[in-house]
Amino acid sequence: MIVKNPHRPHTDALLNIAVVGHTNTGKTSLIRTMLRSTEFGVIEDGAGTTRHVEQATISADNEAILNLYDTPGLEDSRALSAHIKKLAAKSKSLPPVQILEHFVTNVAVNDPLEQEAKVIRQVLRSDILLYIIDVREPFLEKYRLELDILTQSAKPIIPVFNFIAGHDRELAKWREHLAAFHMHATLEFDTVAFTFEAEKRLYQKMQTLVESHYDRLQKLIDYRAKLWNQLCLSGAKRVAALIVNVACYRESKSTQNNLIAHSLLEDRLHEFVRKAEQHCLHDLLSIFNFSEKDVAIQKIPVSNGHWQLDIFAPGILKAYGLDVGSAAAKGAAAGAGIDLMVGGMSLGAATALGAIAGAGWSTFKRYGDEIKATVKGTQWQCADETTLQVLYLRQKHLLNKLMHRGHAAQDTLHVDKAESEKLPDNWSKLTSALRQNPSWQEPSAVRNNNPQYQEIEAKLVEALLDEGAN
Ligand SMILES: Nc1nc2c(ncn2[C@@H]2O[C@H](COP(=O)(O)OP(=O)(O)OP(=O)(O)O)[C@@H](O)[C@H]2O)c(=O)[nH]1
Ligand SMILES: [Mg+2]
Repeated sequence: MIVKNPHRPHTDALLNIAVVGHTNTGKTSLIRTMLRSTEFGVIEDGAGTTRHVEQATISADNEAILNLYDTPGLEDSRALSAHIKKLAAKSKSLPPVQILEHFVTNVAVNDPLEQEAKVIRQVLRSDILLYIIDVREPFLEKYRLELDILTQSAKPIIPVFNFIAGHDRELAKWREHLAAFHMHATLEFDTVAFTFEAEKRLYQKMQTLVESHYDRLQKLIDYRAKLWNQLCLSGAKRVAALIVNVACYRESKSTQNNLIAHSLLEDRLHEFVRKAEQHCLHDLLSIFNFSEKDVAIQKIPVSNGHWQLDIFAPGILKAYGLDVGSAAAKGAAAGAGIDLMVGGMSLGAATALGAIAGAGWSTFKRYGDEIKATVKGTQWQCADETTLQVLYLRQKHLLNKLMHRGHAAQDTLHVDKAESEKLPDNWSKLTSALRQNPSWQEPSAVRNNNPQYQEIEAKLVEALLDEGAN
């Protein structure tokens, strides 16, 4: 049974937060990013996109925590301000909030200020206002008037600076102007280049403003942090699975020097790698809640849900800062005849039967297929070192982008230039261990419980999540 605390009546009602600001400043975008959903509202580069107040609820573990209200942009703050001043002059005895109340209750349908009235009505019903600012704009008269009207509501205001990337000087100017309104606790929140830290600070600011909702907001912060870590971990695990899947893959190849057979084999290997990478891309997008539709609309990394640059395209190695040598000219990588180790000796050398005969039963059990294949004149073909490197670097870069991409982003995500991404320490050791264990290609209980496999997976995941390495 839930016992209600008689001293804290407010905690039963949800915290209501109005997202307000001039038109086209990114109000709907901010809400999408906070909801991690591209489904909410309509975003457009143009004034007057949102026409009505729209509500969304943010929950933690199925417990509703707060309501967000998207509002239409304030368009004509000059007319609004003049109208409110007129009302104030008429009823001098009324406190400023009541003048706003008077305005919203008396505004006529189809009044030119009807849109503004919708915003002010929601402002008066809310506990906190998030005032979204496009810092690229100079602090014009219309913004000063807007702020005058909003402060008249006597609600706590958190100014949120949007479009901050590359606009430090403008940001500093805005800070100065807001200080004149006694607003010091501002927040930088680029809805497109999202960071979880910025979001956390937003909730922490709310905590300081409405003490009665402190615990609930803390629950939300903790819940969001847990989800965020899980999300990043799932993404990294998915990429590690791709690397394992491709590194362990092999095709048997006849040693007869048949050029047609060889090129077919190469095609098959290419196709396998492309499909595996594509599958991973699809999974990553859905892990981070970017749908295939968003890929089309937002032109995320790829066109039509495919990577723009084929993994085997010429030039890709350079894009990833790899030491390419002659491989660059003919395009990345492909299959390589693998040089398997048998009892510490490369299989090539070990075809000297003495070495194989000298190997014990346990070695034979593990490497039996390779040994038999060698004796029968069959070789294995698998994805070569460079392919694996590009594959890893490209996914690491994509993962990084997805971890920092707000759900408001509409531009193209370029992920084919990533010279700064680094391979993990001991990379060749990791991949060569994977190559030697083809049975790890697909998940199985035996594989997942194998300590050597677990160690490799953990190292890959750790390196993928290490942003300091960029
Ligand atoms: N580069 C960049 N673009 C942004 C950012 N936030 C929003 N946008 C873009 O700005 C435009 C307007 O965004 P909206 O979210 O529709 O703005 P709004 O304030 O809801 O607009 P109205 O509903 O018309 O008042 C869209 O093209 C967004 O993609 C940002 O932080 N950075
Ligand atoms: Mg909008």
